Amino acid sequence: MSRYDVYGALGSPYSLKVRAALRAKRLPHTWTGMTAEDRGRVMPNVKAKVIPLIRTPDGSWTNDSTPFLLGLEGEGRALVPTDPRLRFVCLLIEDMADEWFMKAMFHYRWFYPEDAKWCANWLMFDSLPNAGREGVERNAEMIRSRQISRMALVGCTPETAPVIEASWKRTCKALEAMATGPTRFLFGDRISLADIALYGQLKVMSVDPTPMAWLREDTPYLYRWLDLADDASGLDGEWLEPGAAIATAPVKALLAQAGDTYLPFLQANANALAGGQESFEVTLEHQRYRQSVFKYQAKCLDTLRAGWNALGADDRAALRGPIGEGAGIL
Ligand SMILES: N[C@@H](CCC(=O)N[C@@H](CS)C(=O)NCC(=O)O)C(=O)O
Repeated sequence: MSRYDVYGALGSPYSLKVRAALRAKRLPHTWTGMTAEDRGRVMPNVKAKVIPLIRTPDGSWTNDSTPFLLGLEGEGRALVPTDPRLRFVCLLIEDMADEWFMKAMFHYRWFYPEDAKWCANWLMFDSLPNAGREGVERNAEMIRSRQISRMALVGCTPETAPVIEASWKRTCKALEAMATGPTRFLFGDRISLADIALYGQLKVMSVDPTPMAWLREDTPYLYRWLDLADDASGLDGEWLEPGAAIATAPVKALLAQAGDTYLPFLQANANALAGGQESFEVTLEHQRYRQSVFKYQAKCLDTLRAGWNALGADDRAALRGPIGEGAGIL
């Protein structure tokens, strides 16, 4: 049977991203929220031990959401516009959601004690559904301390908390303008990979206590929009003309943020890696940001640069204004 089997977790942004993408594409699939036992069984099928895992119709296994979904563009409904300019914008915003926005998810989840306790119990309940309350909460302590110990590695420290929160709130305000604007999604009435990547991070944050409260109070229609993006399988609609799609206030705001925050972040990481450094510092949103270097994020910049260089001169010129000085990094 031509079916994709997704093994993930309800508290995992990339798992929800892949599930929402398969729904929006209208491809037959199953969803398994993995228990500890499932994990032991399926994890040996992949190299990098991250979720979600996907078993494809030919029986092979894979687990990196972006290459997986891009490889699937020809199947079901496409999620990436074919127009080169809009395609680049879609992939840039998707990348920013996956690699930068995720820091807010990780920060809020493990920085605030109430959130850390809530989330650890949530994740452990999904992992050990029959352990009973005491069993769940005892084991939750392990995952809580493991995740907290990883915070500094991904740049989530007390020092970087203000820049991470400010940047996240800025994105949410832009998305609130989309949710209350004339089209349902970023590029029109059709969902795209950019919407879905943002949705994945935000959907889990809409459950975690601190961001949930902020979203409901400050961006209430974005909060409601998350259920629209969760299952767009029955929604018809089209993307706007590329010129119109990149001229809307929400898209312009996200492109400006990519230019002044995400691309400088990627560049600082890549420069530090090239210079053999173990960590880097960069000024973002007028504040200092610091984290360890990541090879994966250097590859992200290479991919974006390749996409930018493949654009025609007209497309690049049209995007330089909205991206601002950060376009020079590309
Ligand atoms: N680049 C990967 C990232 C996947 C990822 O980081 N998944 C997280 C959960 S959301 C994970 O598995 N972390 C390790 C762990 O939880 O043990 C993707 O896009 O799928």
